[in-house]
Amino acid sequence: MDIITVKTRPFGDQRPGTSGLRKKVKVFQQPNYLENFVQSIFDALDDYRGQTLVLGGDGRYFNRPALQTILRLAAANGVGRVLVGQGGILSTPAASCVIRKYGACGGIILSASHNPGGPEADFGIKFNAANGGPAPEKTTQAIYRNSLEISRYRTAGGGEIDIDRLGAARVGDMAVEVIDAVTDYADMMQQLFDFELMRPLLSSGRLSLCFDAMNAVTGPYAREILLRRLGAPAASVIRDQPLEDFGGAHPDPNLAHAGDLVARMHSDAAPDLGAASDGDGDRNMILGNGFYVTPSDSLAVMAANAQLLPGYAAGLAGVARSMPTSRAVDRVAGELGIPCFETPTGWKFFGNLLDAGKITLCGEESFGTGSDHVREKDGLWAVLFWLNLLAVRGESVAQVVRAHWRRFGRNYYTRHDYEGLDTGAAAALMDALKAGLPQLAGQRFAAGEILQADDFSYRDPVDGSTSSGQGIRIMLAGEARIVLRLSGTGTSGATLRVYIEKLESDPALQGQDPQVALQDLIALADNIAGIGRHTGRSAPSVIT
Ligand code: G16
Repeated sequence: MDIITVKTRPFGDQRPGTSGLRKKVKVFQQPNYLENFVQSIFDALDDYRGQTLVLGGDGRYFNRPALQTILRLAAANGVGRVLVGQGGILSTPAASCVIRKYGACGGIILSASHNPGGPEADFGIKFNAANGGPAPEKTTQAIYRNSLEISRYRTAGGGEIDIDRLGAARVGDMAVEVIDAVTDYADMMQQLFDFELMRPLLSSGRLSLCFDAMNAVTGPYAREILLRRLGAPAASVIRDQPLEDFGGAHPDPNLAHAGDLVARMHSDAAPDLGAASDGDGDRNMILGNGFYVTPSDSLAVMAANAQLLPGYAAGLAGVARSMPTSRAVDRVAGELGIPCFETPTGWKFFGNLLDAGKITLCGEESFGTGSDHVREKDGLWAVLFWLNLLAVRGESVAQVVRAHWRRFGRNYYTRHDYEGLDTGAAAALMDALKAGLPQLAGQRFAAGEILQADDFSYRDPVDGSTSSGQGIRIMLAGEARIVLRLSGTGTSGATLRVYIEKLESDPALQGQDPQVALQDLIALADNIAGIGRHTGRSAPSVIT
């Protein structure tokens, strides 16, 4: 094999964010940019030589050329075998499943998740470790350090691999296997959920569904699982062709970007369950007939009902949520008598807890839920969980959630995003907020008294590592809370996220619009953080 060593220089901006490196496609297209980052990954790993690596992505623009580049670098760096999803496709949860199933030393996933795709939009790359989960912080920090010092990368000569044809190929000494992207994952779903129960209900229309794949990676998975294995009518899956630019749509499953699905779920023709997944298939949004389930509530309902489903019949070891996620699941854990962990934003923080068997379910307000079946959040898994739950309980989504609120209380919840802010202005806002934290406790406002205010720091109970500066928490009386942090996934400017919640235990008061129920807290957040003053914005760009 021809191994070529190419001289290069650091770029200086290759620090992985909340989930890998995300930049505009044009940034990745600069000569050596992708190569530098991939070489920095290999240089950060100890034990990959001769081992198996998994490679795939969400099929977005630049996926295919990037994949060929990575294959050449992998061969030149001594990887033994690469498993590539056919067509370069692997959803993020499917990649996690394949890494674990075939004992790979890790995987490289090409995705910018829910960010738009296309030549003018976003691309991303992340490394997942041998447990199938996002690389822990010590690895991402090592990758970043390497990227700042890199002076050469190794690549191999040779032609392109046909990634559309299943089967074996070689790049020099390295074996390449193009694998079916769907089967391993679909088989796993069939083991976790009661397909025998669901199939007759779905195929007869007694349980109906609309799944929006948002022109992104979950289309082929949804066709195989929902249509072929579960017998749902073809019209149950919409926007099911993965497109390089997601058809110009924004593949983020929320109320703002899945507008057609939301409209359908509020129409006379609404099916029992509406759901959408994102660019790389790890997020989910759950809707009932005329009813939206917040991701935080979805996690809490799942935890309360998990034992009804075959894959979780033995009960839950524990649960975890990211810090900004509402505390609805904490109440369930309290009642079940199981531990509940609060972690920083980022799925990587669940990895140790899952590996150590401390938790079975976990989730985030950012439309992510998952379990110990893989080490990523999992969009279609969540849809199947809900379908299975509806089939067992014979109730509507709204009935299930309202009953949950009556039993545990309702954690009213909303997130306000201010996107595309000037990075300096956003940093100044956060700095001022941090400086004022010591004065906040004890102050009284219309929204209630502030009991505690801090900058969240997490000590991992498994490896003892500490992650500080993870977001501002302002805790108020009445189990109310305001959280502010800057997003770690954007590619232009800064995004301020403001998360607001309040517990309502009185069933008579659980039916309000969250924007109304939380209006005092929303105003207080603006007041304390000076959002308008620092950013010049009078309203958020997105409300979920
Ligand atoms: C990623 C992470 C999630 C995180 C989300 C939002 O999701 O995996 O853990 O909650 O970003 O992060 P931020 O608030 O920093 O933008 P995904 O689906 O984009 O990979």
